[in-house]
Amino acid sequence: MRTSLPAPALLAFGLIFGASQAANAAEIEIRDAYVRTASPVAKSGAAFMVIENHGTVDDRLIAASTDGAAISELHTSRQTDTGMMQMLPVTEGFAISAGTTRALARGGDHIMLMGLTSTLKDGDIVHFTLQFEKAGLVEVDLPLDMAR
Ligand SMILES: [Cu+2]
Repeated sequence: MRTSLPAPALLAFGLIFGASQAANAAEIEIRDAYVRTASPVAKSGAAFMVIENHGTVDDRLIAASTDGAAISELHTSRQTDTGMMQMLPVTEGFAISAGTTRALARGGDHIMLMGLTSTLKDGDIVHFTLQFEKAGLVEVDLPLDMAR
């Protein structure tokens, strides 16, 4: 069965859809991004980056996936009453308001990697697909950098 729509219908659909999706991937900029592991033989690590929202619509990083690890989760770190650092999954994601920057940095927000699929060394590239609520999927390649 053919499902093609007449051209005017397609055009109308495109306009409506376009209007409701005011953000696009070009408005999200990822910079200063890198991966660290806990140690050269560790099976876990974390990804850090600066996320800049150049758009006019508030956005949110809601998930990150990578072939480099069995599990990747959005986490944040906080200090407990006893001074210990504790990591917590962030189910609501990382909000980045329009025109602002949010840093995922050591001691704070990060993308947690558990079950690394290979032994990484400095300079190795780990590919990530970041999923934003409005901008959609953003592909990034992050180098392993143990010096940062
Ligand atoms: Cu973590």
